[in-house]
Amino acid sequence: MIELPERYNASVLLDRNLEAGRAEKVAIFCEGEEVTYGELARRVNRFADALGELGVRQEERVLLFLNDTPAFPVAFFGAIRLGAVPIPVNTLLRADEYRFFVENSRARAVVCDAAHHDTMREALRGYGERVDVIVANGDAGEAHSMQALLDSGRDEFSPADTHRDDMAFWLYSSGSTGKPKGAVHLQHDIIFTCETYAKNILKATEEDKFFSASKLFHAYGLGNGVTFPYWAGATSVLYPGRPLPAEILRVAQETRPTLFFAVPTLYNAILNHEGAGDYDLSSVRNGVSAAESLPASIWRRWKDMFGFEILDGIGSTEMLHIFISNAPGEVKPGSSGRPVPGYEAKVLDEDERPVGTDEAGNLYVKGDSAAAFYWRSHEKTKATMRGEWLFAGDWYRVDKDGYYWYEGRADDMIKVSGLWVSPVEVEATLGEHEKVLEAAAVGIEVDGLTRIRAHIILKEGVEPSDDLTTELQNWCKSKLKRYQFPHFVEYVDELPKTVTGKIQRFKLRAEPEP
Ligand code: 3SK
Repeated sequence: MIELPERYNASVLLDRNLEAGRAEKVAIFCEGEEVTYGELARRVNRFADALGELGVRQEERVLLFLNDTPAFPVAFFGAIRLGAVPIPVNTLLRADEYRFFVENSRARAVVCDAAHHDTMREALRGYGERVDVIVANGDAGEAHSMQALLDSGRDEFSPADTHRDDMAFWLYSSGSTGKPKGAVHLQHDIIFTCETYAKNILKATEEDKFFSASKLFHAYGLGNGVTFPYWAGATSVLYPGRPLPAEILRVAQETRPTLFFAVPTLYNAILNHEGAGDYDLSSVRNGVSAAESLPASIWRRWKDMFGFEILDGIGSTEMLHIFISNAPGEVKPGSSGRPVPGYEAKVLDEDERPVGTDEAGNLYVKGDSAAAFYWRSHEKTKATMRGEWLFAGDWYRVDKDGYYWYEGRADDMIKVSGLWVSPVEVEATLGEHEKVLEAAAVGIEVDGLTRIRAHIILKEGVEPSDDLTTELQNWCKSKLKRYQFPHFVEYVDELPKTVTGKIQRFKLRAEPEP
C-alpha cells in the first residue's frame, strides 16, 4: 500500500515535475515536436477547463479514440484533472464497436483524431444522447476543435477534489469471448504501478528516455509511454504510425531511447527484418516485453543482435501494468520472472489448494493497482476479483527459484487422456524446429476425445507435406512427454491475433474438425 492523502487526483503526477523544477525539460518528443513539462501541464489545465465549460461533469465518461501524439496525454490527464473519466480505446476498430463503447460507458464526450472522425460520425449516427465530439490533430468540421478548446482554456486549473478511491479512468479488456468489459481503475492505481514496477524493475530516472512501440490506448503502452516517464520526470518518444519493424528501428536509432517496449511478435518481426542488425540501438539499457510470453529463442537472438536484455513480464488490463517480471541481470529466458516487489502472486489448483514446485495451476495476484470492478458485469467481477486477490485466468508453474513460467490461458489448457497439456509448451517446441516460423496449438474434440491440433506457419521456401507432419510430431515426442504432440497439423499463412499480438486460440478452436 502506497501512502497517499485521502483527497488525491492522479493528474498530480504532472505537477510533481513542475515542483521539481522540470518545467523546461522535454516531456514528449513526437515526430520533431517537443513538448516540455511546463507546456504539457498548461495544455492539461486548459483542456480540463474547456471540458468543464462544455458541461462535462465529475465522473462522466470521455472516450479517447486517439493515436500516440501529445493530444493523448493532454486529453487523458485533462479529463482526470476535471474529475471526469477518460476511456482510451483501440484505434483499429469498426464504427459498430465504437458505438458499443459509447453506449456501454454512456460517454458524455469523445476525443478523436481527425483521421478517425468519419468512423466516429458513423458510430454516433442515430444515437439519441448528447455526446460532444472533440477533434484533435486536424480539421474538426462541425465538431469541437481540440486546438480551439486549448486556446480558450485557462493556464491554471486545480485538480478536482477527488478521493484516492474515486474512479479515475477505465480500460476495456477484450477477453477471449463476448463483448469487451470496462475495467474501472481508481485514482490511486497509476501511482502504485509507478512506485512498484517503474521503480523496482525499470529503475526509471529522469535521465531516461522511453520508447514504446505498443500503443498508448493499451494498458501496457499507457504505462510505458505516459505514466512511467512522467512519474520519473523522463522523456517519452511517441510514434503515431503503425509499429512496423523498419519504422520502429528508424525511430529508435534517431531518438536514442534508454528503455524500449514491445511485444514478442514485434521483437520477432524485427529480428527477421532484413538489415535489422545494422541499426544502432546502443542507447537502450533494457527492452521490455509483455502481452504474451517471450520465447527463450527470441530473447537469445535479440541479445546477440542488439546486446541488451529484454525483461519479459506479465501484466493485465485489470492490474494496469506488469506484476511479475524478470529484473535486469537476473533474467531466466523463457520465464515471466518473479513477482514485482509490491505485488504478491500464488498458484492454486482447481480446488484452490497451493500446488508444488513446478506444478501448474491458476495464477492469482494481489496488488493495489487492481481494477475495482468491471462496469455492468457483476458476474464477471465476482469471478475475477476475489477479495484482495485477482484471478488472472492464466495457467502458471513456479520453479525452485521462484520464477514463474507461463503455461497458457487457463481456458486454453488441453486435457488429453486426463493429463494437462500446455499449448505454450507444444508451440515453443514446434517453434524451435528449423522449418517452423510460428505455431499455435489448441485442443479439439474428435469423436468425443480431446486431441491437439497445431496451426503452423512454415519458414519461407518450406513446403507442407505428410512427411513433414510426421517429422514435427516426432520432434515434439522427442522433446516433450510422449502425449504432448499435435495429433493434427494445419499449415497456415497467418494466425489470428489480438492487437498486442496474443494468439486468439478460441478462433482456431472454432475451426472445423479434421
Ligand atoms: O498483456 C499484458 O501482459 C499486459 C502487460 C502490461 C500491461 C497490460 C497488459 C494487458
